[in-house]
Formats: sequence, structure tokens, C-alpha cells
Amino acid sequence: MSNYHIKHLEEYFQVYRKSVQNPEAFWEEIAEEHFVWRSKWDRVLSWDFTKPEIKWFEGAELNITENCLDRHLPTKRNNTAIIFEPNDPKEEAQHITYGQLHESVCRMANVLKENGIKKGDRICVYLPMIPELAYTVLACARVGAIHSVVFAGFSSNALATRINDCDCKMVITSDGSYRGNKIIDLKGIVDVALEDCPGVEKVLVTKRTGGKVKMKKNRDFWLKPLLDEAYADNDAERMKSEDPLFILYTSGSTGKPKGMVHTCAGYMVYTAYTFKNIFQYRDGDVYWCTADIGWITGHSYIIYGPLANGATTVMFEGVPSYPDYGRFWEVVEKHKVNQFYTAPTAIRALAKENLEFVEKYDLSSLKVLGSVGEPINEEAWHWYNNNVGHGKSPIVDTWWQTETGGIMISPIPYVTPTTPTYATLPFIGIQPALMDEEGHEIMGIQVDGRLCIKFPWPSMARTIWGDHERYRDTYFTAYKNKYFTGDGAMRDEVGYYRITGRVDDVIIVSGHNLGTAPIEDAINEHPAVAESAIVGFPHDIKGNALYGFVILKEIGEARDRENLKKEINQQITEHIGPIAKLDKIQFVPGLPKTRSGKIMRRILRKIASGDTENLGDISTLLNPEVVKEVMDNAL
Ligand code: 7RM
Repeated sequence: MSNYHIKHLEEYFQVYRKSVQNPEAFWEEIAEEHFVWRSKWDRVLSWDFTKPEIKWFEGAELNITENCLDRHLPTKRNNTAIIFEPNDPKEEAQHITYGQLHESVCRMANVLKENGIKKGDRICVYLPMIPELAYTVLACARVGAIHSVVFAGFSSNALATRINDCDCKMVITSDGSYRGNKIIDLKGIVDVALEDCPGVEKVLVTKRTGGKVKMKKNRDFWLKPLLDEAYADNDAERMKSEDPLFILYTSGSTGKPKGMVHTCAGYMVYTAYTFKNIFQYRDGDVYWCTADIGWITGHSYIIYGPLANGATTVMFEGVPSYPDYGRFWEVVEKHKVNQFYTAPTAIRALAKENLEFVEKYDLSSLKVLGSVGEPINEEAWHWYNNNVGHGKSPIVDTWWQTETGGIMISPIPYVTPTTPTYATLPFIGIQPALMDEEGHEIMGIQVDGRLCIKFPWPSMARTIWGDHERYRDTYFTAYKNKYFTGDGAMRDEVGYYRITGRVDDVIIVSGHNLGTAPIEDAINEHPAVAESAIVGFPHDIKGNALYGFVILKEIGEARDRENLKKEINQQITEHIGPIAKLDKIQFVPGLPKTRSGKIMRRILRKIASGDTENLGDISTLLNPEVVKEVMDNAL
């Protein structure tokens, strides 16, 4: 039996049992056998959730890039590490081998050092999905600088806040970026941000679009000549296990973004191990995660997890709708992708379009389909399963968070039988608990509650940069001695978990706790509905009532709207019960979404309750323009 690669359900249960009965022995064996260390640990784990303080593999030294690059060179120098697929399908894809990637990362690491970067310095990375983004992230890790990648769709304001919060002394960016048929002036955005960032000493700029940019003397430098001059080899910095590897900002429900801090050893071990099993990756496979590296999904499952396994990982610069809605499937066919990992929001958007866009392509290479980011509703699940997987590729609905670093609850494909909308079983080493509002653990099956984790896992975030107290308050005070996820979940009769959404999405109507996800599922099954979002609004009698924002498919346009509302409520009554019927239904052209595709319910809640005075900052939304439209037509 191999604890590293699980292939049968029986094996999963055995390994799981081992991992919770003796976590230290279990993780020690994984760490020992599958990674390279400069020196070994004195202690596998020490933890205290009250402080909170969590340390894995303390006393060990390593460099994550030696695990992602150097150690593969003897056997995989000429294997492809990264396939870069450009925005424009007419531009040729690049196949970057492990040998080439190693060289580019070494050159970049030397450039960082020559420009004054030392271990522990923070570097802000504001780049599109181009190979230089991967080189930069890995070069930071190689020299021990802490990368803070900011998604290159964020505004100058959001960028400045993030640069200042962790005192970045350097920014790495590009002249511009391509997204579909748009060109974005990234350097211009950086210039505006830097007016408020006195701590930034240098800006390194790579060329992508060839657009005109202003270069500030003694601050801004073109990257290309620096790379050309740099040595092609570099000695990786010795890093302690608990040295920070990166900071990644995640939005809090209120206030400023939280800079989640991840550390070197535990993060490496857990992302590599989950990648191997949850995608059942085998040598020679081509794996594609469509996320942006600006999100945790991109950090863990485009860069670190895959490269630590010597995998071939696709980096896609474009968007699913350019040049048309078949682009994902064209890329799957072209690179013979074996594992494909995307978000429900993308699936729903594509499911709205003509089926020909997906039927046109040969998708027979696919073996595993992944989903992440929000609950995947039943309709989207079936569309994905039928039209992309042709019923042959298991769907892994992976639940996790920026804070957890890696996937926490998920099926293992070909091992765990899947059920639509269920993230199924905890991954190896993960000990979930469902809690009631009084702080007691809810035992047994067919129950629901607030999802907590009872025991540390290697890739958990260790703190919020500069604000340990906020870290404790947000995650470790609601339930004693437990990490609180902020999500609700139910456990069914076989012990499968279904994530019901953020607990702030739970709406109490006439004393009944209603999760938004199941209601949205019911609505989305109506043939005229493309997507929907439910929020609560104050109601004299019920306490809260339900307000539905519904996007129709084109075929809905011509239909009688009042009749449609009745049908939607009928649908809900059938699926959940009359208690979940909507008091108000507004048909909308779009829903306000974050850049990573999550519906901003906070804004919808305000609109539904008529409290639109203070919507908060909407500038970081994907589509701020729909907010006005939805507001103007509110019921
Ligand atoms: C990876 C990522 C975290 C929040 C999390 C959930 C929601 C993510 C799923 C999901 C239901 C899923 N990190 N979420 N995956 N809900 N099923 N498979 O998305 O920090 O950006 O978001 O996303 O609410 O707490 S994140």
C-alpha cells in the first residue's frame, strides 16, 4: 500500500484512519519519502489553537523550488513543466521544459538579488498569466523573498492597499495585459498606485503588449536586459520550515483585506500530496487549472502542487469567451488535457451558450473534472458531467479556502463515488466537525451545522500579516479549540459533506434555517433560468423573507414574466417546501461578482432591503456596472 498515492476506497479509509490516529507519524512519513530537505526536523508538529500557534516540521530546512525544479532535472530535464497557452489562439503555445524553467527561475532569482532583494523582503507581483509570472513567484521563493501576488484585474486603489499593508519594496509588473479582445494598461495602474506607496524602491517591468509606458528614472527597469545579463544558475536559499513563503490577500466580510501568510514546508507537503491524489495525476498527464495565479487556487494548483510532482501544468492567459465560447474545449483538445479544474461560475456561463461550442471538440483525453470556488449547483454539475465528461470523468467538487492552503474536502476520483453538489469526504488528515450555535459539536449523520476543523493540517495559514489578533478573532474564537471556516455544511447518511454556503448566507425565515445554495439549485433547474442568487430581507412577520435575483436564458425573454415567477416558486415548493418560496423575484441581466467569480451577496442584501446609501467599495468587482442596473430595477 502506498500512502502517497491512494487508488481504492478501502485504501482511502485505511490511510485516513492512520492520518488521524497518529498524524505526526503519518505526515513524517510523507514528508520524509517524497521531498528533498537540506536538513530534517526536530519535531513534526506543535500546536495551540488558543494562541494560535501552529508549527510543522520545525527545525527542518529546505527550499520549495529545489522540490519543484532541481530534483526533477536528472529525470525530467526535457519534460514539459509549463504549457503556456496565450490569449490569442493564433499565437503559438510555449512548451517550457523543466530544464528551461529552472534556468529562467535562476536568472530571475539572480536579478532579484542584484536589485537588493534579501530573504524576508516582500515583493508585490502584479502580472498577467504569462510565463514571467511563474518565473517571478518561483524566483521569490528561491531567494526567500515573500511574494504577494495581486490579481492583475484589481484597481490601483486595491493594489496600493495591498502593497502598503505588507511594505513591499519591489513591484514586478508588465507593460500591459491581454484579456479577450481588451488590452489593459497594467503599468499605468501601477504608476497610479505607487503615488501612494512610498516604500516601493524598484519596479521591474516585463514586455507583453508592447504598449507605450512611462518609465520613472532610477525606479523602473525593463526586465529583459537584466535577465539576459544574469547568471543561469543560482544557489537556493536555505529556508526554515516556518519561514513565510507568501502572503495572499483575501477579502474579509468587512474592512480591509486579510494578508494570509503561508509558510514553506507544510504548504509544500500538503499541496503536493493533495494534487497527486485529488487529480490522480500520473507521469505524462497534462493538467489544466483555469484559475488565475492571483488566487490561492493558482498558487497551490497551477504552480506549487503540480511542479512539486514533476507534472505538466497549463497556464492560460485568456478568458473562456474569447474568441468564442468554445475556447476552453479547443485548448483541451489541442493539448490533450487529462485533468481539468475550473469554477462553477465558468461552467454556468458556458452552459448558457449553444451546445455546439462544446460538441465541436474532441474531449476524449479528459479523465478528471474539478470544481472549486462555490457550491456547484445540480444543473451545472450535470451539464459538466454530460457535455464535458460524457459521463466518464468523475467530477471532484473540491472545498477549501485561501486560509486552508490546499483542498480539504473532496472526492478522490475513481476512488470516492460522487454525488452532485457534495464535496463528499474529508481528505487525508482533515478532521471536520459540525457545530451548533451553542458551541457543541453535532455528532451523527443527517445533520447540519457550522463547519470547523478540529486538528491542524500542514498547509493552514499561520497568521494574518501584521495582525495576529485578527487571525485569532476571525478563525479561533467562535468555537473553542477549533478552526472556524465561516461555512455551513451538512453531513448525510453516508457521512458525505455538502457545503451549504457561507454561514452569513444562511437566512432564517419564520424560524427555519435556510441555506441559499439548495434554493438556488431548485430555481436553476427551471429551464428558463441561467443563474440565480437568493438573499434575505427584513420582513414584519417572518423575520426575514427571501428575495431572488434571477438571470434568464435567452429563451426566457419572450415569456410571460408573472407566470415565470409562479413557476419558479412552484419549483422551490417541490424541491424544498413552501417555506422557501420567494417573496420577491427580480429578473436581472447579471449578478455582482468578485473577480474570482463569487457572487457578492453583501451588495444584493443591501439592494433587497432598500439600503443602497452605503454599498461599500464596489470598485474591485468584476462587473460594477450591473450594480446600478440591478439597483434601478429593485422591487
Ligand atoms: C479555493 C477558494 C473560499 C470560500 C469557502 C466557500 C467557497 C470554495 C467550494 C466552496 C462550496 C466548494 N478559496 N467554496 N470551494 N463552496 N463548494 N467546492 O475558493 O478563499 O477564494 O474562497 O469559497 O465559501 O469558504 S477562497
